[in-house]
Amino acid sequence: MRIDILTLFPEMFDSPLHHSILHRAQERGIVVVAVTNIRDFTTDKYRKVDDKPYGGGPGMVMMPGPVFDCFEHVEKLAPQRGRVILLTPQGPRLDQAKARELAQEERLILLAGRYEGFDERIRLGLDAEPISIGDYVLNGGELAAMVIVDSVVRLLPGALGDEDSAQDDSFSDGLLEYPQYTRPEDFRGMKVPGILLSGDHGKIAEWRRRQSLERTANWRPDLLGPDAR
Ligand code: 4FV
Repeated sequence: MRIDILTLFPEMFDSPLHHSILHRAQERGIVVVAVTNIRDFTTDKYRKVDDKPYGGGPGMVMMPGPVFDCFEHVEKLAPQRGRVILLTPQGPRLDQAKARELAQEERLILLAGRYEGFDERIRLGLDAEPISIGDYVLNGGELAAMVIVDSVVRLLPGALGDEDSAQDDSFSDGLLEYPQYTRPEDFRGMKVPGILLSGDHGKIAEWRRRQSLERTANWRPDLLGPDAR
């Protein structure tokens, strides 16, 4: 897979991309991640990328010119067409199903904005798909773009070693994951549930299922659908 990220702060991606699973996935050639600075595609001496909103109002808006020029440059960097995603609080929310869907793509092109957001003609003109990581406002789309990279790359074949697995992830079956325990059996008087020490895998699976259902009902009843509530 190839992931291109268009941003005004390419350096924000240095650290997350050079640690752990994301770093190893690039090392293994499972994914190529390229970050391009939109400001490198300005034409004026002030390298202007934002301007006042038509119709008035607070803040500034990202201008279409530099983003289109940057996009058209990035597009040519690889033959694959690429699924274009614009990170915005106005988009449908990212979830594990969407992450799995995106992990099927051969190329993603992520648009990370700043200020009040993008001129609307960027979404329309680049036929970009809006995605939100949650109902809160960030200072920029960079962290949201990184969330997409992280949640998608770990689903790519070979990205996760056997020390970490995606199959029992939360949401893999629409429920929250069951509680996990490891050594020591007794930590400051807090004991591991006996069932987990029983070796009876049937009973353990049953207990885990019940735990998943219980904590999903308590913490995320919305995941259980209308009739469960
Ligand atoms: C966001 C989100 C988000 C809005 C204005 C960047 C900010 C600024 N992106 N999910 N929530 N973006 O808050 O994706 O440009």
